[in-house]
Amino acid sequence: MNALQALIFDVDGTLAETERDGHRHAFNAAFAELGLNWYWDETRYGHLLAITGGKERMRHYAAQCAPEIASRPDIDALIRQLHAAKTAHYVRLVGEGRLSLRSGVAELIAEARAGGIRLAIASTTSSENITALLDASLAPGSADWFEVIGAGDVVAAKKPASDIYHWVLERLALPTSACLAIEDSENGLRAAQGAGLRCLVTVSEYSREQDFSGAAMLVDTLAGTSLSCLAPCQDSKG
Ligand code: XBP
Ligand code: MG
Repeated sequence: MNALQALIFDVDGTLAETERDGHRHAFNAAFAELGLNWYWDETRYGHLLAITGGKERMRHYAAQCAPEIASRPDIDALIRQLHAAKTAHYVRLVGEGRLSLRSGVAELIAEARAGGIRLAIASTTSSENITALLDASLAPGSADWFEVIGAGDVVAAKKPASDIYHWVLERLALPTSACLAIEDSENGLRAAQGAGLRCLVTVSEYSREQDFSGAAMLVDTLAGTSLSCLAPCQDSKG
């Protein structure tokens, strides 16, 4: 079995708990900015996270809860406008330093870099959001530490589809057996599994009740997780 050569990180919920106190606030700020009386509280947002992708999530919400908006002829333009506003709010909020990395993340990334393990990202969010988060919470310019960043709309089908992981693997030019995906959600785990990848799940605030069957490892946080316990032959339930 190949030795570990690359870690492929998910972002939201994995690198940082960005959903409840980051993306959710940005969505609500965008709704207010564009004059919609929508408000996603913590519970509703948790349910809406079943739909990955901010644009897809808003379109789903409109169809379910605001059919008068969903049926507008300019709905596509409105979703794009809402998402652009939301992203601007999210980047601003992240830039204010309100989100920090989850425990163990910076240490694992540092150990991988010191050990010559290649780094990549496979995320449903946008590259703009990823760069903002890494600049503010890891180090300025640290997006450059990740050889491949697969983000958002570079693929048509979002997680749990495996497209984003195939996109990243193609650019890493590595066999799946040499890589490990690190995820926080069932959607993310299924996306990684569908691409034939082993996946470590670090459970997040919103994913506690989800089904992680088939995960190579299951941990509450990455604190204390070192490269030595991520080697292919040491699959275990954490
Ligand atoms: C999580 C997502 C994203 C974010 C919102 O991505 O599903 O859609 O919730 O970000 P991942 P956008 O866990 O794969 O990092 O509004 O930019 O989609
Ligand atoms: Mg995630």
